Amino acid sequence: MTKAKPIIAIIMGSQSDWATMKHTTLILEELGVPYEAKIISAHRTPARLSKYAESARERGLKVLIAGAGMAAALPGAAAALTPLPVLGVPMDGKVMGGLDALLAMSQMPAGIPVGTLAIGKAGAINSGILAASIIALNDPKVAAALDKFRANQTTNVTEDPID
Ligand code: RP5
Repeated sequence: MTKAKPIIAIIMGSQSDWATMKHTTLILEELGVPYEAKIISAHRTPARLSKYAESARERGLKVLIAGAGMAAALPGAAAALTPLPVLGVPMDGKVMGGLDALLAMSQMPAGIPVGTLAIGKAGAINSGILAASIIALNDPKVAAALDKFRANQTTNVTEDPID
């Protein structure tokens, strides 16, 4: 069986971001949305970033998810290079618990938006769900998978707390 062509790009500034961004891949797998994951740094590999982001739309990608910590320039720099929607995930576990990255990636100048999610694992998971909901607008299979995910999530919340 041939692997489905990726429609979501997950990029991250460093190998050290992978433990968090792995959660984005897991939720996309659960929802049946094909993705690719790459390490691309705005500061350490700027040429790799411009090549990747500038060609993203023509290669069939629909949404970019960028995880980064510290100065966290990656989502903003990617958004400057592609018209595709860009979602940003600030990394935790670095200085200031990731607050520095959250502020850096959310404070985009008007005209170049980045949809910034929560710090760390919650943001990584939600970036995948949000990307899937964008895809679901034109993809009934992904829409059905999202409906199922949300229904299961609701069912799994017990009304009474368990000891
Ligand atoms: C950012 O700097 C990366 O996204 C990473 O979160 C942070 C630190 O990178 P390493 O020093 O761990 O490679 O560019």
